[in-house]
Amino acid sequence: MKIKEIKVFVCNPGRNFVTVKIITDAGIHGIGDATLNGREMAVVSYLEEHVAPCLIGRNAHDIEDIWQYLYKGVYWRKGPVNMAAVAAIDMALWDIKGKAAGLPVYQLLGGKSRQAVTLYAHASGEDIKDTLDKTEELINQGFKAVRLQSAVPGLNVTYGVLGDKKDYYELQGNRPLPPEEAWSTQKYFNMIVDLFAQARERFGNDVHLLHDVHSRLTPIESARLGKLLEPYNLMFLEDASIAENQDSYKVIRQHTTTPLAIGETYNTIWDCKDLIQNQLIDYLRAAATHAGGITALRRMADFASIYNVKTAPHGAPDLSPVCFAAHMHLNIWAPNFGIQEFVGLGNEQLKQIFKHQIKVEQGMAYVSDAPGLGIEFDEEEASKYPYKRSYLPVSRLEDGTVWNW
Ligand code: KDG
Ligand code: MG
Repeated sequence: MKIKEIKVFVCNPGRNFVTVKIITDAGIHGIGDATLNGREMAVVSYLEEHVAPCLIGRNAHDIEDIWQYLYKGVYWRKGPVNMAAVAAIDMALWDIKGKAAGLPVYQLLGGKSRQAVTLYAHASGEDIKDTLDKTEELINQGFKAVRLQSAVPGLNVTYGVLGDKKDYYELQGNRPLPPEEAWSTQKYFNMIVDLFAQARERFGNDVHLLHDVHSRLTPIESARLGKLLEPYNLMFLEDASIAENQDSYKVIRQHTTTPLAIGETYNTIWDCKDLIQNQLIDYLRAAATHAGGITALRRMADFASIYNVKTAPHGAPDLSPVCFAAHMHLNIWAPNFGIQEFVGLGNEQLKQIFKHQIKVEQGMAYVSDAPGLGIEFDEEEASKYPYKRSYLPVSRLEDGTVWNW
């Protein structure tokens, strides 16, 4: 079964998505997600100019060989642009293999380890009360795990929350130039512990609570936060600090038993090898779209399992439903799956472009049994929503210093 054509699409049904379609001479096609938030066109060009021409005529069944060819073969390993392209090709090839076999991808991985996938939803509020009211709504919908983010009094915008009561920031995604946001660790500490104290007081101990620091703290500040949050029993504290220096997590780990999660920006196992091997984290947040696809994530999950690290794939709105579908197959298979981030199934336009059968009920997601990834891409519908340049915000300390976003 030879690869005949590779097409790359960019659409913006509310935010940009890059989708790859591989067409074979057997009449079977597959799709993959290559969306890199704020850098979409770099991946499009990489795919069209440098990747697609090398794959025409190759056997679509050779997933591993193609992965190695695109990773080792090109000399320039790793990197978000490269690995998003590799990821999309990889997902599309798994989709094709599943369709050719007449089996959903999870069966090719080894079958189900569980019947359904536990999701964590987002409650993002203008203040603590607003966040807790939103948490209550999600608990009432059946969610067993909720990520709590709340605006920080004194800061114009806080990660996860817009300052003007409009909407959850991630859903906007159409900013022709990067907006800037201010950060103050002091002001954050004045709010954050209260948020979780009040949440436990109001909801008791059964619901899982999570929080994303979004890398704003230094390791010792993260250690302090982890310690202060221990009484409120978080499922995990995400991106407590940047871990470019993976050893820096030893500082956090030696001070707190709050479980730690990291990895949504990671491109390969090398970004987290030491974190995993030294048991400095508990959950790996790597995403199929940014870490080299299903082939790579399967390998990372197996490596993590040796060290009792669970998977918790990234599920923000800038990952397309194709990535969510890929995660569903990995999640239902991985013996060490932990939890999947979930921000809803998207707006009506998105649902018309990406059609799938994944069911979400009572905070649990049910994988599709359709062959392949079980998701289809409507090219014509997508063409109604053209690309718009858009950026993530940039973060600065109150004195103007550029900080981690
Ligand atoms: O592109 C960046 C977003 O995906 C990120 O800000 C979302 O941190 C995030 C999360 O945990 O969902
Ligand atoms: Mg995050």
